[in-house]
Amino acid sequence: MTLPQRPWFETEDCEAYISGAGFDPQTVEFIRHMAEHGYAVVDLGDEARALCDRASADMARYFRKPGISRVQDAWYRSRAIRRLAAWPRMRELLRAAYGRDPFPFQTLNFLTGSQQPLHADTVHFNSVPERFMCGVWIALEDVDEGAGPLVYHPGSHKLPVMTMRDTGVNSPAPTPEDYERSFVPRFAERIATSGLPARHALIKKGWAFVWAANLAHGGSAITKPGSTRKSLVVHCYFEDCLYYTPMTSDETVGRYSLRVPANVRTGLWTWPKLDGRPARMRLKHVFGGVIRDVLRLPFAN
Ligand SMILES: O=C(O)CCC(=O)C(=O)O
Repeated sequence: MTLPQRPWFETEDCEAYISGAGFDPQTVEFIRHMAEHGYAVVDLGDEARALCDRASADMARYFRKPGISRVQDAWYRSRAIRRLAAWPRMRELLRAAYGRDPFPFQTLNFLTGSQQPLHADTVHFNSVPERFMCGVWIALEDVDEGAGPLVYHPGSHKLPVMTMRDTGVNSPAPTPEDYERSFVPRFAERIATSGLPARHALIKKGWAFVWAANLAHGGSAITKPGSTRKSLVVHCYFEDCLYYTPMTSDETVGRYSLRVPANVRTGLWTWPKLDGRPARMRLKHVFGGVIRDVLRLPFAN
């Protein structure tokens, strides 16, 4: 079977695809919601809710340290986080919406609202073919309006992908300052002029908010100081793609900073592929993966 070159829900053939596939009603609703709004909300169920509590308990030792509110890749050390990240029903829904098999490659745990500037994940992670990436944001506790909920702009996934280059950064290795100075204000401007309204994801414990790679989202302001917003963000890629870091790539000349992402479900690496053929990787890009998967150390900041 040939794999789609664009996520099914982002194609004009989406309805024809749905009619021919025989999906259950929840799956159809999920795909249609992703198509129209660029996000969907899913109840992961009571078993997942119990895991949310275990995940929060596993995170307590990191968040006890002063100044720590974000931990990357805690799945290396927490079975609960790993199970939530690889939730089987989520895999089914994503496979149906994208037409390729998803795999979680990174987790982020937050204790409080991130207050991250508005962005689309396509500036941080992308694929060839493009847009085979998504975020699965899982509430580990009920989200309160004052706790800096995830903010998003429904429909913004349909806008063109905005790269660092589009915002005037021409360096092959842009710095975090370039991102803050150029990308963040231009992206915010683009979303403001689009007229697409902002919404807050006020979801309950054990629910997941799934965003398409190009959906504009971020962390809203914390208006109730001291409130927590325990969450788990799972970033997913899909089978048989090239995986790369857009910030240090130049797509216009075919220069990609390729990644060898981990597969959280299997614990193995996923070698990037194009049209079924394994990509040739530069040693320095493989090396990062080796270090990461040998040390298996979550990164707290
Ligand atoms: O949880 C948040 O506030 C934002 C997370 C986010 O933007 C991301 O992981 O891409």
